[in-house]
Amino acid sequence: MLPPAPGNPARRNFMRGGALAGLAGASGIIGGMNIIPSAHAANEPSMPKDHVAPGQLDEYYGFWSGGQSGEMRILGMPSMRELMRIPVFNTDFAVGWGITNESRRVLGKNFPRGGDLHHPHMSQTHGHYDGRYIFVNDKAGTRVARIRCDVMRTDKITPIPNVQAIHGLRVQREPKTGYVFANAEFRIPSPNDGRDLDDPKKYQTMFTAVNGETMEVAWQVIVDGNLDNTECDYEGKYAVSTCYNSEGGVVLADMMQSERDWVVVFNLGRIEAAIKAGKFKTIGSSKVPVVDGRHGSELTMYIPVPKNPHGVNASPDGKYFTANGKLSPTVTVMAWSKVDDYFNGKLKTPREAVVAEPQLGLGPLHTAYDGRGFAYTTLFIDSQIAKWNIQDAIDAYGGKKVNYLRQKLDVAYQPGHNHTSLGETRDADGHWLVSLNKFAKDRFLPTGPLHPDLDQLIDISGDQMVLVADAPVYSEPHDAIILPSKMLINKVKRTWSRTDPFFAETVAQAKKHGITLEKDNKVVREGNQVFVYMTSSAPQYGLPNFKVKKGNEVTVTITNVDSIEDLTHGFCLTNYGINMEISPQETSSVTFIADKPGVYWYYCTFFCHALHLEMRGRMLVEA
Ligand code: RUQ
Ligand code: CUA
Ligand code: CA
Repeated sequence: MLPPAPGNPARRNFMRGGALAGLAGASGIIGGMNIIPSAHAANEPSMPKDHVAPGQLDEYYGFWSGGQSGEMRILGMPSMRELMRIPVFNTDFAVGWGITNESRRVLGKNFPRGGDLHHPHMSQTHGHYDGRYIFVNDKAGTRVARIRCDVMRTDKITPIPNVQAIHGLRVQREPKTGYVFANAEFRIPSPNDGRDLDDPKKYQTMFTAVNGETMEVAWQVIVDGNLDNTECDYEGKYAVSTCYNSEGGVVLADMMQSERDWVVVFNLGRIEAAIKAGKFKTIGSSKVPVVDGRHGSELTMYIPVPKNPHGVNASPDGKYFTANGKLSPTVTVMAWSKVDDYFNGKLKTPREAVVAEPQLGLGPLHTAYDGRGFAYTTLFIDSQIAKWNIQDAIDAYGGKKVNYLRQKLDVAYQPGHNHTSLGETRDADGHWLVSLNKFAKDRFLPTGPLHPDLDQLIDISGDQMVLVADAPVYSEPHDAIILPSKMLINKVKRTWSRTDPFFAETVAQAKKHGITLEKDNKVVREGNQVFVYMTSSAPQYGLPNFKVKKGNEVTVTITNVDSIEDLTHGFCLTNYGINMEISPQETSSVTFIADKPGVYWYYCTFFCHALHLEMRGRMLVEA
């Protein structure tokens, strides 16, 4: 053993483990983990609140949408360091997403070239994050995807039929997820097969429920107007969506005509009962049951709210939900109990569900909560966050003379979403707020005409919001979720399991060829098809070369038999546009046509060893 040295012991153990593994192939020592409560660490009083010392781990995980990059990102908080990118709807050459057979099975046939991912939400059980999955939307490709939290890998992508542009997405909280709810924003003809092309009166959209376990589409509800953002209650009874286009307009001016649009509440029990009773139709070739939830339906409730509302956010006490007015300076607060009353026939009009309508400032888009009775609303036009008290707003609406507004904090600039730590669960801890600002303007060194976005970290643990840090981000996070790392850290795997379903199909195929992936290095030929099986172990591939004929369909399957944490290999085939990651104990495969004769070197793309550059071999393609 090496003598003890100064510095961080965890880091040193890790280095030693990796180095030994790399050079001698020994099984390594895994470094310990240090999480120091960083923001208010008593031992570092002079440090800024976002300071996380080198080698220390962040106290919170942040899961960030990647917008039009099509990916999801993992951040550490409060440092706001980007830890990892998870490809979802995009292709990613670093890990081979969209290139490997395993990822293409998830992406499906003829997958679109990218996506627009806005809303990451973790599965919940009884209103608490449960660390199983994160669900995300794709507005560009009308899809919903699921990311496994144990390996942080996308494992299912479901195209949503009959609709266009999935925007708002939320998960059922009770008893658990359950349903994943998805809003289709744009109205289209039904079916959208060339009929009613320029007859917008016949356009419609639908609310979709996806089964979070099977990722199959469970049912859809036709609505009036359009659908923007969505949210659920804390009892598993309702979902609710904002509509900014009650007018059914197809140009901007039309969509802004009415002083009020609405939120539409979906009664899940009644929808399920209607489907059970066979009161549904199907559209075109889709088998998904579709029910009618337009005005007059028993399945829905339309609550008028001003004007072109955007975000809809449920308070963590389970009592209220708010619609953010966007073109109105107000946020409309509604009570779930009044929704019960409405469906039980006790309200005269849906508008009676409104319990407050505080006036906050210009361009309210989203509201977050701290679990102590306060709400934080982004004001896009004012470039501010307004902190207000929910009960005071309710009292003011009832006629009392109270000031519900507590503080307005300038942010830079034009905030869209904001999010509090655990703020969309029963566990809202009132520690951190992040403002996801759409414009950075002058806050950073110039980066050309395209500027980064700016996510600002705000401490909300005291009476007043305090801006702590600026974090530039690549295009374009819309939304984020924040949870203490201790809720997840032990659920995240450090290496793959050989029985992981992500590559099970590849393992099964190898078995048919009589191959044991962990030890066999073999080429199997079946007519025009060539199957190349090899292992990788630092710093060598199991096969120094393999031979194919021009025109062969070649499948290269590589199993990383290294089991040391972080000892990832890559496989890049030069001039063939192929690269893939093979992490410890993972099997990755890729299929391509060997259409160019000659010698093509394959090489390892993850720096795995002192002899990493020598980790390569040749594909010999006969003319
Ligand atoms: S939206 S900026 Cu795509 Cu969530 Cu509100
Ligand atoms: Cu294996 Cu670099
Ligand atoms: Ca409108």
